[in-house]
Amino acid sequence: MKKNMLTMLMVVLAATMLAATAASASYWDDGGYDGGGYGDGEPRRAVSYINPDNGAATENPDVNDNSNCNTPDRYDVQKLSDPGTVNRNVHNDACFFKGYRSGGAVSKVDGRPVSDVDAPATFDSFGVGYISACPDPDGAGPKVAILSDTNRDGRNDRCFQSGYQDQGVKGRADVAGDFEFHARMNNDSATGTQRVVWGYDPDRDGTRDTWVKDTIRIDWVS
Ligand SMILES: [Ca+2]
Ligand SMILES: [Ca+2]
Ligand SMILES: [Ca+2]
Ligand SMILES: [Ca+2]
Repeated sequence: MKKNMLTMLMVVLAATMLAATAASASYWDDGGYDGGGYGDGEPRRAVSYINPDNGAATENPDVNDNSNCNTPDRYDVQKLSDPGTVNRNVHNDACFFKGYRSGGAVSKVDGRPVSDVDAPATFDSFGVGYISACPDPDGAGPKVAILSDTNRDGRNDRCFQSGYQDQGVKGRADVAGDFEFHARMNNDSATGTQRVVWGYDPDRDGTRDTWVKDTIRIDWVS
């Protein structure tokens, strides 16, 4: 009897492990999209970084060339944009990971590290500067982006996005930047420090109430 119980337990265990393996295999096969709800799909780790914009008009020599979701450069010294322009804006990108040690998912478009879980998130800007762009993650798709001025000082300081960028076919990396979060910071007037906190925000009220967040800093100089 005891031996039978043990055998059964082993069978159940083996079946569970097989199911788990099958689940993770299908997960990777669909290109990184987590079709589940936010229960088991809740992120445990947030990584925010400054994109060096290599080769772009806004290329930033003060940011490490390899700055990305695996090797983030979170600090930048940047010259103010010309008055009334965004010509030296800073691209702040980010990823969510479902585990404290997870990672390793890469874009099939450009090989860059990407999120392994999708979830709603917010960029909160403090100090000088403002958020100059908060793109809709999926264009005409159901995801939304909401840019707002929470303290009504005339500068947009909060960018909520209901999920990571996913253009083209849902769940597939059709363009560079899919499965990452994106916002742009700008400052054309006041030198000083801008801090941008990015994190998990299912209740759309900012990042104060979550531990799953990360911060970048920009020192704007004349
Ligand atoms: Ca949309
Ligand atoms: Ca504001
Ligand atoms: Ca896509
Ligand atoms: Ca919140």
